Amino acid sequence: MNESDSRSLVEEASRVLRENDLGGWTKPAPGLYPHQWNWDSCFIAIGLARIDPERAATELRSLLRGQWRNGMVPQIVFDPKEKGYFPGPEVWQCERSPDAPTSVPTSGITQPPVLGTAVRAVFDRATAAGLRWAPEFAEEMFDRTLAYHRFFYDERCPDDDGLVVVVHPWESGLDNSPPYLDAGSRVHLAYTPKYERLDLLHVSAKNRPTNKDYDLFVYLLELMRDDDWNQKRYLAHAPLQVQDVLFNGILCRAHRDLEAVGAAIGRDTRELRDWRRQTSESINRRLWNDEDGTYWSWDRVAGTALRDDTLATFGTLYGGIADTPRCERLLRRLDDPTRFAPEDGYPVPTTALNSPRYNPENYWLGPTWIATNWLVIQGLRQYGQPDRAARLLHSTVELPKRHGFREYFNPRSGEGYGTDRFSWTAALSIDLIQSQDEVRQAT
Ligand code: 2M8
Repeated sequence: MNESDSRSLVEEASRVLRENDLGGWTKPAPGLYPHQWNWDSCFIAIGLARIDPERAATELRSLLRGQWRNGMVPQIVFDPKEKGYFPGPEVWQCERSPDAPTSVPTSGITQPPVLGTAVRAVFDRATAAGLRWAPEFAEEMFDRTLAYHRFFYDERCPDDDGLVVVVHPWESGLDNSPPYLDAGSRVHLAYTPKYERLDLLHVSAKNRPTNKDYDLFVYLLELMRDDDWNQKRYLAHAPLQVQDVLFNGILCRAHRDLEAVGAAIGRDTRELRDWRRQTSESINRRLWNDEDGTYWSWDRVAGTALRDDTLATFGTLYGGIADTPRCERLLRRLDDPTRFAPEDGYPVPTTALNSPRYNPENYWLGPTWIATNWLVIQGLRQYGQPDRAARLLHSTVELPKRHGFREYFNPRSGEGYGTDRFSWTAALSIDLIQSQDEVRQAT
């Protein structure tokens, strides 16, 4: 992409973010997603940090309006005026928990913890720009984010080994990804929940989860709600518990980024380092399969590996978890045209091309997403693979350039699906383009 293409893509991406800006926070997209989502806002802040650090800081502060007393940062912070999304606050009923905030309605689960990484991005950009508020922002965010990380170790490590469990497919962020369909297929639904989907008013059913998937999503929500969102009580019988390699990898990376922020403001970061080591060690010990040459998430209820080939394994590059021999095996997988490298296409498909569940048009069953590519690109850079990272970056930003700021894309043709004017596609395109300029200037 030449300089003028890059410039116009950044301009158009900035326009998307302005359109979805609701004052202090950004909705993921018009129509389909009218509230504030956790990891969306983190990715949005990472992009905004490049063009408007002050607004990026506001994005994270507004997300933390929803933080629970037990430290959890929820998946959704609702806009009480907005009625067009299912399930809304009246379904979650989080007021049942004494830990839920009273000033704003939220959902009762969390999402992949990108927050620590977003805090670092905003702090670093604000510092580089000489903005006076940077240390104050870091002080405030350090404590809140540390409390979020502590939530995982206090409430979500049932084996006490640093492996965090995800209890709802929506928490994983990759809602209908094959490991969740597999683990979900073993959940016995004692009844069929009654509800009305609203997502299909905006997006064709062939691009979205099935009604059966939604039955599981809503059933699990109601089951956890019956325990008044009490984590310990629910975990004692939760029928879906996944020790997810991507989620845990993201947490390790966030620990490291928060350690860097803490160190810059003279805070004690030993606890973060210990968590990071423990989680990373457990991922290597429990989730690596040497025969298959990959990491698999673990179904803690069934006591079995979830051997569905998805991009989740590359979370160990992003999280700095794999050692050199394992990294090499993962790179072979990434380069394999039968798995993650579609010929003349747009890697990285979220589900491997040769998986029996692969579907290039459906949500997390195959399409390429900008956010997951962003994670892989960071991982490649970290593991000394600048050329691979640059190639992937190039094909990634071609997607919005050719097909618009769509939610996800066909890994072979590039066709866009889901909603349009999708905020994280815009925000991370900005980050990718500008980061490549930095790499170029440095060499
Ligand atoms: C998608 O998930 C929401 C539920 O959280 C939905 O389908 O209604 C996922 O892609 C998730 O990762 C994302 O955060 C959210 C908003 O963009 O949409």
